[in-house]
Amino acid sequence: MFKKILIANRGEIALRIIRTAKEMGIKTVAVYSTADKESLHVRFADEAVCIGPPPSAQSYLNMASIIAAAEITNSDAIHPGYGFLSENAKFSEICRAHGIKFIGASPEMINAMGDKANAKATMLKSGVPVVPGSEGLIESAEEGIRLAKDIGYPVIIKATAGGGGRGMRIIWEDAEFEKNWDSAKQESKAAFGNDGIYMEKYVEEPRHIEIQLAGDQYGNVCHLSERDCSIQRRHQKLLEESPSPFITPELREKMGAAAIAGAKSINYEGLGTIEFLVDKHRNFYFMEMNTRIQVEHPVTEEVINYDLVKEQILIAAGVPISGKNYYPTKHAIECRINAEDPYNNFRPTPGKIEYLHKPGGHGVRVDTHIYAGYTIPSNYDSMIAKMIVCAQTREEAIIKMERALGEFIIEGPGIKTTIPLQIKLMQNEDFKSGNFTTAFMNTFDINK
Ligand code: MV4
Repeated sequence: MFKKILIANRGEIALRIIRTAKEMGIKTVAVYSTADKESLHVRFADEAVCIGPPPSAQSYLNMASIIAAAEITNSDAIHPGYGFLSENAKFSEICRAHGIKFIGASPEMINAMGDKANAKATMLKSGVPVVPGSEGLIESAEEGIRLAKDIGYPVIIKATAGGGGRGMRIIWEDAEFEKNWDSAKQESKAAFGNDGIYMEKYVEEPRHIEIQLAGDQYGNVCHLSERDCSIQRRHQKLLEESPSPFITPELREKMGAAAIAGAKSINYEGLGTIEFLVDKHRNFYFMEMNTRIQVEHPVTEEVINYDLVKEQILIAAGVPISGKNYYPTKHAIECRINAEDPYNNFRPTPGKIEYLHKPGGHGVRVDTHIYAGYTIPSNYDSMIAKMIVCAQTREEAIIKMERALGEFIIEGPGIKTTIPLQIKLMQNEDFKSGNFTTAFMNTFDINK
């Protein structure tokens, strides 16, 4: 087993990893930017190394500083968390070259899934359903228009280097093709340095349901059931839950088996997630694979009663997984709490927290790095907490979440949070009935 792990991240996920490492008897090393000097991950790790100034590019994305920190502390592994370097093939490669175990995907896996057109082709070959569309990249607007005749409008064009919505355009007719093609190409080039574009039939008002997977180096792959992530705004998830209110046991079996087949075909090792679009007829289609631990992993942890960070560390250390699938025995919901004003276009509200009360009670979990006196820096993502509730049924979980949100008090000059929005969501009849798609937040009005 590893003796010492360096955590190349900040915030709640850095704390989350430190907690499990401690329970496993593994020493921890925090890295931090000067903006995070007073952070809890710095305080709770066994050692801490400053890796640079506040901008991520000079600290949490600074590979040379992080590797140097790992070497001077004699760390034998690096856990990248989510975001930052977690899906950076070059960093995974550099860790390997330095004899440091990267607790995440190999460079080969990251590259195979990072190019979306290529990932889609790989999944198609292993029998995973994919949305009808171009075979690989399309070279011109003319080729796209020709193909759209076969597929039928609406179509969606996507950046092969993309994900999370950037470089994506929905097209409804021939006349709109050319201008969308040009702007998608430009946006992709600017955002990813890669302007490869592919095309798909546009699935209208889908649900976003993802399957959590675990694979080991002996070829075992199992699924840990699904999370429903349809409640999102501008590709930022607000709430996730498991089980999905839309899924049936039969659909879970089919999606789980497809996800396992896809992961096995690439000898996937570690934790990973396959995201699916699910249409109103319960047809499901491969969208992307994430080769990291995700923000919403606690939802799965609560319903299957297993520590996924521990699972990741064990797999990285070469311990075989059980090989059996895990099914939800309860219902869990996670609300993301962001330091943003939901009444003012989700404008970020950094600043000093002067008063804090965290909710509690049976089935309530709060994963956060904030404390009274903590200053939320303006340099990073505005998520400051995740609250996860777990109950026997979805109805009870919603009641519990509304109750717990009402107890969550975060106050300081200028600070606003998404808590009022989350409370309104818990009271919304369509949310309560489970009748929602990825389009839900387009029409949700916090003032109603
Ligand atoms: C789609 C789609 C409909 N049809 N592809 C959004 C992010 C990127 N990962 C892929 N996305 C979508 N791809 C086809 N063929 C609709 C979306 C989409 C979406 C997907 C999941 C969650 C929220 C979404 C919001 C808008 C669009």
